[in-house]
Amino acid sequence: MKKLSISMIGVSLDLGQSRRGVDMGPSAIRYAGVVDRVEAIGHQITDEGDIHINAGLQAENSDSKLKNLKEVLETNKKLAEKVESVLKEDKFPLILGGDHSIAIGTLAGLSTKYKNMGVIWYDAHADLNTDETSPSGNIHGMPLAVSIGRGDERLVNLHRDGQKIKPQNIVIIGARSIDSGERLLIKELGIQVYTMHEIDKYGMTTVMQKALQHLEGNQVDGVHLSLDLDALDPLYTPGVGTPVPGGVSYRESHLAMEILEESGLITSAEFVEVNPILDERNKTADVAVALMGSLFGEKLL
Ligand code: HAR
Ligand code: MN
Ligand code: MN
Ligand code: MN
Repeated sequence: MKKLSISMIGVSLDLGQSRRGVDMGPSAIRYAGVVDRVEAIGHQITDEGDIHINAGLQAENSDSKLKNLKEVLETNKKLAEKVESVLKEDKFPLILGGDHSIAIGTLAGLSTKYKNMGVIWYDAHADLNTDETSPSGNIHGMPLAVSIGRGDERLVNLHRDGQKIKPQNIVIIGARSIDSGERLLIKELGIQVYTMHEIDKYGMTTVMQKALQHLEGNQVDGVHLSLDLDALDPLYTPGVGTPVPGGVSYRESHLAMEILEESGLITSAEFVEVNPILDERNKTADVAVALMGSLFGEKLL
């Protein structure tokens, strides 16, 4: 693999959902040895520290349709700016979450450079809810909808107005918990989704090849990997806020990362939803770092 210059950005936010502790995800991933792991492969990595806002334990004006909107907006604005500046230095952005609402800022920042970007959304969930369809009001269930221009305009117009990615450039992998409003949006827009059914039936190799062929067919100018650790079965990643049984295995996930690495198409990545409070001895952060190893080209021989 070509040697990368990586800028690692932690985002210490847990207000996009209701279980506290995922703001400590970036620390847990650092303690799991991300810097050494990536340097051992031969890449250069700079730790940019964490994006953090002073929210305290209780956020202000929590609205039941969009919980902690103010704090989520503020954090994501800072993140979008940071991602934009990292891209200007020609560095590879690696974002550590934090809850998945941070993808709103990540994608907004990336959209300043990539005008036809592909997104691989590795997740148990589709994250395609809007304030109107969300069963929970948790913004971490909304980032993909927001990024294609659906939902509350304050979120949709973050950093730059309107749509940041095209629905046809999204591929969701590992889904097994999809809400009714999300299902309608997937059908309406023809978003590509490989659920656990397709992974079981065709195997991870075929699924990843089809996903990448689809994006290449759309002539994407970059591919972002957004990896929610709850895509994996809770057996391997228990430290997540919304575990769903019947997930992707540890081996299948490594294989998926290796196929992405071999493709040479990935231009940025984020690893989200690691919650140390819910974890068992930092197991979930360890898995995140191991998967980064494969994504960045670690080889056994
Ligand atoms: N779909 C549900 C909601 O909108 C659950 C969202 C899930 N959580 C995540 N995101 N971890 O992938 O509330
Ligand atoms: Mn805090
Ligand atoms: Mn998610
Ligand atoms: Mn999820």
